[in-house]
Amino acid sequence: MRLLVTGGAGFIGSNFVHQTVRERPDVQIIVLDALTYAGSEASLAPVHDAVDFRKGDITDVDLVDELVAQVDVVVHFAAESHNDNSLRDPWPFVQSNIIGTYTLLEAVRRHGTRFHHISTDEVYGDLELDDPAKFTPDTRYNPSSPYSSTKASSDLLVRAWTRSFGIHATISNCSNNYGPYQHVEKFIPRQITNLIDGVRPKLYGSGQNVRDWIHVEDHNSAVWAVIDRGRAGETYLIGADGEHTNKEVVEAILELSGHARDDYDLVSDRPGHDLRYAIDASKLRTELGWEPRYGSFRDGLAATVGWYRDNEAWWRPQKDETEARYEGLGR
Ligand code: NAD
Ligand code: TDX
Repeated sequence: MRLLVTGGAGFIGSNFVHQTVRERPDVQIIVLDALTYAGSEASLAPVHDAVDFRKGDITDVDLVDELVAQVDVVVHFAAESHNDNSLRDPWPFVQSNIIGTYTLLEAVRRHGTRFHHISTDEVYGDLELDDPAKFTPDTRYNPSSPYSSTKASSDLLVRAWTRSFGIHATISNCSNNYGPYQHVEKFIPRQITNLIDGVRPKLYGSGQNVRDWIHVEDHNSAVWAVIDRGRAGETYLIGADGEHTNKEVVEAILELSGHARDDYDLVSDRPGHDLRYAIDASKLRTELGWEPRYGSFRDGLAATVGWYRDNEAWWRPQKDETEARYEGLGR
């Protein structure tokens, strides 16, 4: 199988490439990545010789056409991915997430190429903290932020191209990922690296917001289940029953880092901050027979804390600029 992985130098995409090289030596991989502030070739260093890396933008019609023509399957991870950035400047989100996805869809339409679109549970908006409900593939789209609205737009483009043009596409909407190679702007790596730098973790608002955590390796094994066995035109929700309040996550990171559990600061809240996400992944489990490999969030978190301690050379170049951005936001 020949695979085009967009966004393969980012967090989830690079982990997907590592996992694929390790577990599927028969797959040939081209990575297309623009190396924005969020992408790093260093994330692909361990698999450098096994991958054809192409620096370029998914909005570049000619380049996208040339690469799509060479593969059997496109797995589309590339996106602007951080909510806080989308509140400061939504334009790159419109460009990469909407126009970029459109550009890829037109290329797969021309070449008859199988397309898997990576999306987020945030397209469904949020749930009340005390609501027992979870998101299902039938939940109404109701995105809150510029980021999630551009991801929702891209999902709708994929659905329309499937119905109107008959492209062979699938979509997966996943909950919050954690693990190695995640940019230090995101919640978990920000707090781990703050503690390494002697800075107290920062919780937005009351810290009561809930996220449904899944290890990045589990997300990617589910993506492979969809590529292998997913039905064309279907949407699969990916999650591993990992609901925790942000306060619980910070307390666990503090403990794993040898600090008192209350050694954190509450800072100003994110505007429009979604309260709670929760995924019902029963379609993925029953129809595709997928199961997560990481049983315990606590063990996965401990491994992630260890990874950031051992890989300071990877994250250090991002840290000052990221914290300067947060300082501008007062968070
Ligand atoms: P990331 O920000 O770490 O990586 C994104 C990658 O895409 C970077 O390497 C960047 O250089 C590249 N990119 C951005 N714009 C591009 C463009 N115009 N052309 C080419 N490359 C471009 O993001 P991530 O956390 O790895 O997320 C990957 C995908 O998974 C996104 O589509 C995101 O919406 C989705 N997702 C993320 C999570 C999560 O918890 N991080 C959860 C569910 C879904
Ligand atoms: O310093 C912080 N303190 C804090 O309390 C940061 C950076 C975040 N938070 C809170 C905000 C959220 O409730 O932690 C939670 C997680 O924040 P993020 O890591 O920014 O993730 P989130 O906004 O939930 O979105 C993530 O999951 C869905 C990814 O960034 C998206 O790409 C994905 O689609």
